[in-house]
Amino acid sequence: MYFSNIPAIRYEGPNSRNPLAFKFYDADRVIMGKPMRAHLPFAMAWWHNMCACGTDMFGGDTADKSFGAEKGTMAHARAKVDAGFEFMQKLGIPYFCFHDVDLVPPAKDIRETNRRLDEISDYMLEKMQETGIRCLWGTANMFANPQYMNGAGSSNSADVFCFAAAQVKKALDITVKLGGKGYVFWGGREGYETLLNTDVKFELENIASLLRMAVEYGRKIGFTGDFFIEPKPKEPMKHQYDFDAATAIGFLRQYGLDKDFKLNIEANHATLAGHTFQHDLRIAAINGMLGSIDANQGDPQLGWDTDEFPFNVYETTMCMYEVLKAGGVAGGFNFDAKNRRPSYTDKDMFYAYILGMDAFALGLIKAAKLIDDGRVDSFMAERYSSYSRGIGLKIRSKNVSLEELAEYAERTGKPELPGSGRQEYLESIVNCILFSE
Ligand code: XUL
Ligand code: CO
Repeated sequence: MYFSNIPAIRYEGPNSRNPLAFKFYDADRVIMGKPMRAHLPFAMAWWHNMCACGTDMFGGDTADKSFGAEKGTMAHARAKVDAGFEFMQKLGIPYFCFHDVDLVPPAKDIRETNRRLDEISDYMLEKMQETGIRCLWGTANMFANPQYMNGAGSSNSADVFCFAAAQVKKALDITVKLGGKGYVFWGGREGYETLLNTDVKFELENIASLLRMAVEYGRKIGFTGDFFIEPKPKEPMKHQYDFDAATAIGFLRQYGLDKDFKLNIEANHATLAGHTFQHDLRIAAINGMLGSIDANQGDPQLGWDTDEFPFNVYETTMCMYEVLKAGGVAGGFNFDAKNRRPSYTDKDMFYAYILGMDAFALGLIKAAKLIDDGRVDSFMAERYSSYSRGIGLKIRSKNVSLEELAEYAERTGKPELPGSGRQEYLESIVNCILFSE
């Protein structure tokens, strides 16, 4: 036991003052016909929770995640598995997500790294069978190693491209072995710093080739899940190719990858792109591409990828509104989030997940209320009602020409004003729903 001072976390309701209890996440509570656990398939991110120790650009670790073993060894890798499964069990988290390098210390020789991955995944499988915890998605870290300084698929070096391919192949093997539902490509350093040395078209074609080969290989070894692109506009590169949902969808369609890929939308990435989280969810959803969610939040004052645990209930509510309207996400909600550097104790790891799970549970409850209330939806329907009759209906049924519309305009003389957008009225409805029982 690594967290012997922490009990299993239970639902105690909003009035509980027990910091080690859920206030809103009540796994069995039924919302819109489904229990919360089915609406919110949560996942633990191996990299933040089991690996990250609070290091930033100005200082080293504050948290101790050795779990009683020497770092950089396979004993440490196994200790992380033990601690990770204990952590997920205590919180009732049904899934985990991983990068290859989160699981084992990379060796100098790729063959030895791969052997280590085989060994650790055998051990993880045992734990998964014991606990019923499953793999949401896997990915390859193709950004930390210096060889990837110019990206992986987008690297100017064909050798580096091959090493990226080898990593993807192995990460896919492990994902399939662990029964992962998805496989993610976050384009770590797939982007550029300056056009003085970068052939954008060439690089995009190469990334597409890498993704296509990954799909071909994945399908060959029996991977039936979704591949995901996780858009992000900047950081680490100045320009990242997968800027936002719209850009990633355009790329996938251009290269014929849209049948196998969906998007994994991360809150903090959407806000870095100058959008709201809700915006990118909506763009993905209306294109049939909303696959999975990296649940976190950023900090508008800071402007980089702070990966904070979700706290902002406006954001989680509007997220869950999009998810409910889209009929759910086939993937899940991966907490791509880390404790703040000064929150360095074991308890803080639990508090963070309790915060995040509660923030999404509350968001779900409130989003369902917003839909059930109906005022926002009926306002929206009314706002477009000029298209449900007369000339509007003709436009919608694509049964009219430009000349006919021009004649209509001339006949009418002057259009009616579009009617008030009523933003403040709608916002006050959201507040009433958020802050009433
Ligand atoms: C980086 C990020 C990654 C991906 C997986 O910003 O979000 O952790 O989620 O590579
Ligand atoms: Co992420």
